[in-house]
Amino acid sequence: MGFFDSIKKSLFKEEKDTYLEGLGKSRNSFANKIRSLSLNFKGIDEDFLENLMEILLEADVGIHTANKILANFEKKAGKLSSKDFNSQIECLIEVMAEMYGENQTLSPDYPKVILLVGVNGNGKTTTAAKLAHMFKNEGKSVMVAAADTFRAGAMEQLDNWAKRLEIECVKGRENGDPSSVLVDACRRMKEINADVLIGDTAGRLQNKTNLMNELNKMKRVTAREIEGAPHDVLLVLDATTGQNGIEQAKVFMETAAVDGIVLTKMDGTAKGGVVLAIKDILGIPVKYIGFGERMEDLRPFDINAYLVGLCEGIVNE
Ligand SMILES: Nc1nc2c(ncn2[C@@H]2O[C@H](COP(=O)(O)OP(=O)(O)O)[C@@H](O)[C@H]2O)c(=O)[nH]1
Ligand SMILES: [Mg+2]
Repeated sequence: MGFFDSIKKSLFKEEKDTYLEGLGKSRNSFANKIRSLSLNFKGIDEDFLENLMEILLEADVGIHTANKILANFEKKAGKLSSKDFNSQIECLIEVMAEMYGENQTLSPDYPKVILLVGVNGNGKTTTAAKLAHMFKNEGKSVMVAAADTFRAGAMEQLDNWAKRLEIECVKGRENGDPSSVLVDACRRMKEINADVLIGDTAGRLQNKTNLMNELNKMKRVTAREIEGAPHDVLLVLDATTGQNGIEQAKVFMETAAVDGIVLTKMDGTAKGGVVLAIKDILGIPVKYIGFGERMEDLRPFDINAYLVGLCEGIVNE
């Protein structure tokens, strides 16, 4: 059994189907282009590597990561020195899997405070609802804090999700101090013994110093209320922005310790290769991936499911 088959067999059907559907746009582009290289395949030569490079860049893997993938592939494929297209592609997929490494999600420890940070429009509020839904399904008691006090609609949006999820939402005053919302929420969390608190914050990038001060204060005040908090700072990135997302991430990494990435809107883009760039360049794991606007459309990130979603159809069965 080849590498691709073995990772496919390791997945649950539902997981595989969700990733196949969510990565449809990326796969239509990436897998079809690579498949078309099989027509004139004469082995790993300059032409083939050049074409591969172009396809990786079009999937928004980024030049740095694409170079690394190709270098590793050449090394591994050279040992194989096979002119069989399928086995070479299996080798390429294996290289991508090795470069990403292990999956990482959240620790199984509770109580847990999670802060969502990121630029407006990236999907923080929706992700707060999706995470709350996921924890609720796992039998955890969950609450959310609407700490994005800068947009009137933002708190209401989270409150509406909370009503649908039948969970508590701690809100503040419009233009109030986001940190004081978090303090209230942490105190409420202790009062009702909740397992998980998810804080939805505002992500203004205009002024780095302000952003840094604000994020630091939020972290400080939650740490004062609950030991070890915030347990996870998750940076929410919009996959449709591709390589720009990497630049955004660098700013947030300078201002706040980021423990993981939530990559949203994967369903709406062909730039699915950005996952590989995030891990390679930022060194931060993608912990969750968003496949749509509904509360069910979030999955813990799984590198094997991702590679199946991206590459299904390239290797002939
Ligand atoms: N297609 C798609 N849309 C999403 C996803 N996540 C969020 N959105 C949409 O992106 C828009 C902005 O999301 P929102 O949560 O308000 O972003 P925020 O400003 O960071 O809080 C909304 O219209 C969401 O429905 C996703 O995974 N897929
Ligand atoms: Mg929001």
